[in-house]
Amino acid sequence: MKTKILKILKILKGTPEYVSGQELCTHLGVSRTAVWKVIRQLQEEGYEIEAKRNRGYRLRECGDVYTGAEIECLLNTRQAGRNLVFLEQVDSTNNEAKRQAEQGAPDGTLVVALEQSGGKGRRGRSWVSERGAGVWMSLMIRPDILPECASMLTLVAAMAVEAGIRQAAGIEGRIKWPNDVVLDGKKVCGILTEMSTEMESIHYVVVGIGINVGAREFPEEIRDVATSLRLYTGKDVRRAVLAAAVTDAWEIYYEKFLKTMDLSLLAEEYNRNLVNIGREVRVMAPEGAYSGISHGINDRGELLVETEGKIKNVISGEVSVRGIYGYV
Ligand code: BT5
Repeated sequence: MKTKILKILKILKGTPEYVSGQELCTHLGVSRTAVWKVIRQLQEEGYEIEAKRNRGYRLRECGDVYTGAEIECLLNTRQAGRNLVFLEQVDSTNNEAKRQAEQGAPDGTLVVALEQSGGKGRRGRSWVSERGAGVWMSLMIRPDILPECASMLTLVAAMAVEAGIRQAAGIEGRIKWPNDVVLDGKKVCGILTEMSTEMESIHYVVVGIGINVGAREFPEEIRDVATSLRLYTGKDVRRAVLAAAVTDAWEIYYEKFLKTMDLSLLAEEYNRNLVNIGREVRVMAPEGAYSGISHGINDRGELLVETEGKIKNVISGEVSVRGIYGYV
């Protein structure tokens, strides 16, 4: 009911129109008290709602309200995020998305949290996710693909983040293969894809996305490599708008991925946004590190690195790629 009331108020936002309490009651089939309670709740969350006797309610400003209902209102998707779980605090949104999946949550479930107490990076690393400092979210999907195709979803998510940042903050980030988005050579977003499989089939995949939004500083150990939208633009970016924009973009790219089960429809655009294309990179592989020139990805999402006159196909998961002089 909250989302429905919010949607009606948003339609009239910016116009001089009020929506009367009676209209809301009739439309939603609930009592006046119930409507009033929701309006009070929305005001407490930060919406500036004007209530005028004999006229009704009018939404003036949304502020930086970051709730499930606000994200839902902003979403333009068919499936992604239509089942939305919004939490004040959680160990990790990836863990919660897995728990939801195990309990039968539908394809496209989105888990968002204000704060993570145990945010995770790849291979046991941790992800700094302080309260209110960013968008910490995980999409749970049930694709009918082979397990070896799942790593490509990280690349699909990176494209969605880049597009979402462009839409919500008006700036162009670059993708650092395979799982980062960077601004000015510093990491603004990290992606962690996990899956549950059995033999040759996938139960579900969880794509976890962490974007630093309002963070003004970072712990010593990541200060040199991390940045936020706030630090980069000097402006506040609304987290709900960003979360919805990334989810919208995700659905568009994901549908293209599903058409071919690879990145053939996406690789060209991906390579245009790839920060390390044409640059010398250092590949840290389990069998040893080597340097080469990055030529972008192929249709399977492998990074093509030219070394000693030969092209090597670098597969994500096994390796880290760095710039020769630093992180990018
Ligand atoms: C990643 O791992 O970059 C994946 C991060 C995924 C985070 C999201 S948040 C929502 C969802 N729930 C989770 O629990 N996780 C996902 P990796 O490539 O391994 O990079 C981790 C490294 O990034 C750390 O070792 C630090 O050096 C650095 N780092 C940690 N927190 C950071 C932050 N907030 N911003 C930038 N860099 C950070």
